[in-house]
Amino acid sequence: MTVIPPFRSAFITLFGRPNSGKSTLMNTILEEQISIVTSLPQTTRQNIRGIYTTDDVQIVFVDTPGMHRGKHALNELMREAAVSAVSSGVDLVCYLVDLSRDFGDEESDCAASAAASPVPVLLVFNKIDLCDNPDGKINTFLSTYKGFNNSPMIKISATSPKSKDIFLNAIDPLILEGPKYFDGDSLTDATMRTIAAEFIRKQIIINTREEVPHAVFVEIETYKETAQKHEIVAGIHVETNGQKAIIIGSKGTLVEKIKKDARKDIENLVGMKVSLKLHVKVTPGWRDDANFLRTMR
Ligand SMILES: Nc1nc2c(ncn2[C@@H]2O[C@H](COP(=O)(O)OP(=O)(O)OP(=O)(O)O)[C@@H](O)[C@H]2O)c(=O)[nH]1
Ligand SMILES: [Mg+2]
Repeated sequence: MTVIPPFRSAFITLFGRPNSGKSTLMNTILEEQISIVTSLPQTTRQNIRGIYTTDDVQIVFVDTPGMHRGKHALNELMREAAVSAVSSGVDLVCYLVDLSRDFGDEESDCAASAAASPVPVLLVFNKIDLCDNPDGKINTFLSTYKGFNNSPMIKISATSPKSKDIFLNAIDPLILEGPKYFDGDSLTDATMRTIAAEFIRKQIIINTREEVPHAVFVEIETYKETAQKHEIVAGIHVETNGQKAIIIGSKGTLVEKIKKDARKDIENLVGMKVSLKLHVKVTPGWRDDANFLRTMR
């Protein structure tokens, strides 16, 4: 008689400083761009779930915003989202530590929250390709931040496809018997509205600099799906007229480029033609406007 092993599943939080590679790692494992990745710290603003399913295991990743000390109400919401995903409702926390940069206040905040987590923590030392002496840096981390003596640890480059197997092998013994929470074909529970807004924001981050990416909020006003194509109208909220002028660009060239590149990303994901309309609106102080943040998120 063959004994079929029970199905196993886990909710796993990806936690760490901005830019430590959380979204990159999730996308590498899912082999799809589910969470947007850019070189700008604070790219991820809300928890995004990515789902990895095989015949006998399902992992639901919770990609969180990087822990940072920004002062706007938006920053507070981002921190709350990240901290809530290490405090409850998950089975394992993967704490990504960026070995390419010096540790500092943000790392101290992350280490304190991770060490206080009621669930096991896997330390994921990332960006080893950018670090001359990863083991030395890891020792510095372990002697600076307490509470991880019993934590398993791995070192990876999340940008490398090899990190997928290293990571999955490390977490395998930590995944216990559990249900298949989501249908095996789903890569995320985020709606296409959310993903489209994120893809548009990604192109704004890539094409602008300094304060502009942080001052942008993308609102999907309409999302219509027909058998032939997806039709999307989005508003890009900024805080000042100057930011609006930057995004529109000379004779509208920049907003056209943002539109073209975002449309391509969305088309690649949905495998269908997409029509995208963008317009830029000035909404002063939206990052501190509790009403705006509540209705938009
Ligand atoms: N060289 C190298 N770059 C990496 C590695 N992992 C991530 N990156 C880069 O680091 C930058 C930030 O990666 P993200 O995945 O967006 O980081 P994040 O932790 O999700 O950042 P936030 O969403 O801002 O909290 C991107 O430019 C990635 O390409 C790595 O292992 N090696
Ligand atoms: Mg991210």
